[in-house]
Amino acid sequence: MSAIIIMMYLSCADQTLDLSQPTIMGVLNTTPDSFSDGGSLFERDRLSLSLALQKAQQMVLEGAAIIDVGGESTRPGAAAVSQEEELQRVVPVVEAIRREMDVIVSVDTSSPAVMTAAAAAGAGLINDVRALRREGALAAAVKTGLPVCLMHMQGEPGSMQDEPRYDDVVTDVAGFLARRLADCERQGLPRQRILLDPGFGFGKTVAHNLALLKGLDKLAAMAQPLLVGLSRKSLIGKVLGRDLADRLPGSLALMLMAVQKGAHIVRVHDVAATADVLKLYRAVATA
Ligand code: 9MG
Repeated sequence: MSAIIIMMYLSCADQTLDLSQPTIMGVLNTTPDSFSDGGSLFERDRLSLSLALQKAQQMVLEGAAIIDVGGESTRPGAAAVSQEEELQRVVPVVEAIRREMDVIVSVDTSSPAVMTAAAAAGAGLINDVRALRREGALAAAVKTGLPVCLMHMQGEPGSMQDEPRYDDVVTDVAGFLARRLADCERQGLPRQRILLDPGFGFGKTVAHNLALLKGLDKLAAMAQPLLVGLSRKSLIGKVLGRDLADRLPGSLALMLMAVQKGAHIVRVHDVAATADVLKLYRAVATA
């Protein structure tokens, strides 16, 4: 675990997130087309609230402290989603999870209206892959009073994998996150409410992703809570030659390396297996 933990506790509206131990964020996609589990919560072409609740409950029982609810697929080539559609997918799910279980709900969105509505429905964290760069997003996030995860992405989801380029991926990503951190702070989002994420797979080649993971300790040294998502990503498929269904060992290996280099929150699809690995990690760390 990182030696540079500044905030052991993160205030998430009426809940508190303990960051003194590596923490699991479970993925709950309410989309029909996300890259690994799109459509799994749909019945007869409609999003099923009861399937969403069952999946959230299962992840909480397995050890997730945060459930990340998303209504927009950001995989390359995914169809754009209207604000209305995103609101309809996300808000009832956030509300129902908060009503039924004791867990922090994060909302995976770049839309100011979705941030506002999800916060009103009980979300405790905003996860924005566009780092609040959409018009009105920063102002909306500030108003919610919630913490925000700012993620690095080069380009936009539709074209980000076309030809990503960096001088030095670790320095460039760290520079982007430092500038975003300063801009957001200047515009009213306190540093104590900001988490950072290098955005594995978002506008990065395999070589970029591997170099970024190798240099992740440099991002941990920025002394903000660090969130990473490596679960099932195509980098694993490309290095190991594995289809989506066979990426669990690779996901666990990369997740553990990220934690050893200072990640505080891991965003994962396979919560039970991740929890087992982290339990062993803690057992060794405290031996
Ligand atoms: C929504 N989403 C998909 N991948 C992600 C990642 O790596 N980090 C964050 N914060 N969100 C992600």
